[in-house]
Amino acid sequence: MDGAYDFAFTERKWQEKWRKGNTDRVDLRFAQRPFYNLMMFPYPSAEGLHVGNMFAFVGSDIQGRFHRMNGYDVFEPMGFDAFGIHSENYAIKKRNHPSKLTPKNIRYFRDEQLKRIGNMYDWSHELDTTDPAYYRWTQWIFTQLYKAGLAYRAKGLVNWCPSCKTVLADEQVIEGECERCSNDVTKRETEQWFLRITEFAEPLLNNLSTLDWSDKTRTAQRNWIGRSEGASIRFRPENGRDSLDVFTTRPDTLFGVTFMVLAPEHPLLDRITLPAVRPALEQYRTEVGKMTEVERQSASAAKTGMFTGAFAVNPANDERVPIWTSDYALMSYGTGAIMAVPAHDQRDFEFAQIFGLKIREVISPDGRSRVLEEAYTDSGVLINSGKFDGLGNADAARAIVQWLKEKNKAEFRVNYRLRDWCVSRQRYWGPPIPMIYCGGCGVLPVPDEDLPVLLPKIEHYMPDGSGKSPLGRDPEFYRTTCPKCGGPARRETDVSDNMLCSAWYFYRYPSTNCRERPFDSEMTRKWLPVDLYVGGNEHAVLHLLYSRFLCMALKRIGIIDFEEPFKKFVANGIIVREGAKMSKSKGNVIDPNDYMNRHGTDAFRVYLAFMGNYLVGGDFRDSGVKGMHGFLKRVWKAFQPGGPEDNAPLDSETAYWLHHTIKHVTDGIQRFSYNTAISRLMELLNHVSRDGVQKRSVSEAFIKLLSPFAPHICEELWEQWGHRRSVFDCSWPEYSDNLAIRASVEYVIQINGKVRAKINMERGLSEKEIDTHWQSNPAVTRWIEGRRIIRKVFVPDKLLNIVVK
Ligand code: ANZ
Ligand code: ZN
Repeated sequence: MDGAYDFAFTERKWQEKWRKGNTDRVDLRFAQRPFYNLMMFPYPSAEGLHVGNMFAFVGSDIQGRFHRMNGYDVFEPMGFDAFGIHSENYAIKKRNHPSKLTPKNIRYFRDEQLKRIGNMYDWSHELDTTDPAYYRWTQWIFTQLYKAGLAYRAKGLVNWCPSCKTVLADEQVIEGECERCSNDVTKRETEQWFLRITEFAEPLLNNLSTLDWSDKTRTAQRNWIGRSEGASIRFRPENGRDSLDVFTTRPDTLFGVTFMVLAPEHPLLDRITLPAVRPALEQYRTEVGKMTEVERQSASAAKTGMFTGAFAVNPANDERVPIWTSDYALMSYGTGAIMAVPAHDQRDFEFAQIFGLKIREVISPDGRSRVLEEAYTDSGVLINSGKFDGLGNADAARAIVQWLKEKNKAEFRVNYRLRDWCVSRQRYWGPPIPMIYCGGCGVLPVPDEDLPVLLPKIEHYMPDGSGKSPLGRDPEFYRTTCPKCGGPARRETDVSDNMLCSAWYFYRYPSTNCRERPFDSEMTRKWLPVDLYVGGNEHAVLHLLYSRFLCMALKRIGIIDFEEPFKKFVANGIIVREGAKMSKSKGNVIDPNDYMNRHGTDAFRVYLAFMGNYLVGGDFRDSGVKGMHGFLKRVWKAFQPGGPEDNAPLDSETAYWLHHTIKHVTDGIQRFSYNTAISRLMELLNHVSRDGVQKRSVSEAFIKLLSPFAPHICEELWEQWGHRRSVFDCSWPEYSDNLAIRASVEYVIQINGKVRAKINMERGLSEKEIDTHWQSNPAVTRWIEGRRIIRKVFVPDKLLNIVVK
C-alpha cells in the first residue's frame, strides 16, 4: 500500500462495497436489538440539499453508526416529503409540471447528494409521499379520522389575496402582503377540513414531561398548546336578549371592568352596533382584515378600535360598561370577547389611556389605593370589590366564580390556545381528500377498496384566480357516483396539506413492502415508537405536534397501541456560512458536492461534526473543510499499518491517553457534543505522533472511535489492519475509568524552602490548578497569613515552593 491518502478512491471503493454487501440493511424481522434512527425527510423542492441539511443528516448518522457499534440493529431509512406547496411553488417557478419535476428532484437528492454523504441509509425502504402506494394510506388515514369523528368540515378563516383571487398559505403571506403581487392579504371565511387536534390538548401537554426531548422543543409545544386556567363569565348586552361570554384568567378583577372589547369579527357586533356607527365598523373591519394575527398581537403596535355605541351589564355589580371593538381581541381565542380591566392588564391600560376610558383599581399590594402609571399585574388584596374586599386575589378568584356560578353566570374553565388543524388546501399538488358529496346521502368517505383517489395529471394546475381548487376544474375528476346510492355525486376537490403526509411516514418505512395495510402490525410492534428522531426545531409546533396528535388519534381508533411516536427527539442547531445566514438571495448557498469533490466526504463530515456544538450550530467556514482534510491525512499516516510496530503492553502514559480518549469520545457522542469528541481524537493523534511508535491496540481503537465521523477512511484503515468485517460490525472500544484518569503524583509544597505539606494530585496539572489546592489547605496557608508572596518556584508534577516575606 503506498502512503498517499486518496480520498476519492477510498470513498468510491467503500460506497461501492457497502452497496454491494448490503452493509446498511438490517433484517427488520429478525433484528434482536432494534434501534430506529430517524431523521426528518427533506422536501425535494429547492435546488438541492444545502450544507445545513447535511449538517443535520450527518449528525444523525453519527448516532446510527455509534449505536450499531454498540450492538444495536440500526434502521436508518430515508425518503421524500414530495407533495405540498413547497414543491408546487418550485414547479411553478421553474415552469414545469410538478409530476415531472418531482421525480427529477428526488433523483438528484438521492443519487447525487444523499448517496455521496456516506450515511448508512437503507435504501430498500425508501418512500416518496407522492407515490399512490403511499398516499393511498394517507387518504385511508383521513377516512379513519373522519369515521372516528376526528375530521370535520367547517367554515374557517383563511388568507385571501383579492388581486390574485386565491387562498394563500400562511407562509406565503409576507408582512401582510401577497408573496406574488404584493397586494394586501385579507382573511376570508370558507369551508375547510379540520382535524380535531384540540381534543387531545390535555395529553399533548401532559405527556411532554415524560418525553426525552430537547427542552426548547417541549417549551415551544407547551406555549403553542397554551393552557390557561380561568373562567368564562357571562355579561349581558343592554339591548336585546343576547349574552356576551368572556374568557378571563383573572376573575378576581371582575369589579375592575370598565369596558368590554369584542374582536372585529365577533358576530354579536352585527346585532348590537348602533346604526349610526355601522359604516365605520365595516371600514374598521376591512382595515383589520389586512393584518395577520401576529401583527395584531404585537405589544408595540399602536392600539386602534372603536366604540359600538352599545353597553353591557357586569354580572358582579350590575354596572353599565361600554362595548368596544379592537384588533387586539382575537376571534380565534377564548370567546373572542374580553372584559377589559385597564388597572391590571397592560393592553387594556394602554387602550384606556388612548381612548380616555375609566381605570378602576381593584387589586392592591397593601390594600390602599394608588395612582397607577401602568397596569399592576402582581398579586394583592381586593379593593373596590364589594363583599370581596380584603380577600387575597387568588382566593377571591375562586370565590367570585363560585358565587356567580350559583347564579349561572360563570363557569370555571380551562382554555387552550391550540386550534384545530386546517388540513385542506385549494391547491393541486397533494393527495386529494377522499370524500364524496351526494345530494341524497350527504358527505361520505371514499370506501377503502376505492382508494387511492388518484391525483389526475392536469395541465393547468396553477391557482387560476378563482380561489377554487384546481381539481374543481376537472369534471373527469370530480364527477363520480355515490358509494351508497349509486347516484351521481361529486368528489371533494381540495387536497390535503403535506403536513398530513409527513405526520405518519415513520410508520411506513419499516412496512414499505406491506400492500394490504398502511403498516404491518408486527413491524410496528418491533420498530416503533422511533428510538431517536433528529431534525430542525422549526418543526417544533407543526410536524412534531401533528405527528403526536395523529399517534394519539390512531391509538384511539385502535390501529396502534402507543400514544407517543418519538421516544427521543433532538433538535439540531442552525449553521451559518462565513458569519452570514445562508440564503439564496445572498448567493452564499453552495452545493455540498463542491466540498466533497474538493476535500472528500470524510473531511466534509468531520468538519460538520467539528465546527460547533451539534445542538447549537456554528459558523461553517470553507477553510475548515480543507483543514479537516489535513487532519485526515495525518490520521492516515499515523494509523496505516506498516510503521515500526511495538506490541509491548502500553506504558502508563499511553494507556491514559487511550482510555481518556475512549471515555470522552463515547461521552461526547452520547451528548451530541461531536466537536469535543473530535478534539479528544486530535489530542490522541498528537500523542501518538510524538511517540512515533505504532501500537495495534491504540490504532484500532482510534480507527473505531473516528469511524462514525469518517466512515470511509476508517473502513479502509481497518481493512489494512487485516480485518475482513466492516468496522461497523465490530464493537465499540471499552475503557476503564481508572486508566482514564492520570496516575496521581505527590506534590511537595514548601514555604521558603521548608516542606509544609504533601498533596496527592492528578498528573499534569498547571501551576494555577495547584494554587487552588494549597489555597484551601490551612497547613499551608497559616505560614502565609499576614505575609507577602514574592515569588513561586513550580516544578511540574513535583514541587511548589512559595517564597514569602
Ligand atoms: C380580564 C383580565 C384582567 C385579563 C387582568 C388579564 C388580566 P392567556 O393567559 O393568554 O390565556 N383575552 C381573553 N380572550 C382574548 C381574546 N380573544 N383576544 C385577546 N385577549 C383575550 O390570556 C387570557 C387573558 O387574555 C384573559 O384574561 C383576557 O384578559 C385576555 F388583569 O380578562 B383577561
Ligand atoms: Zn348517495
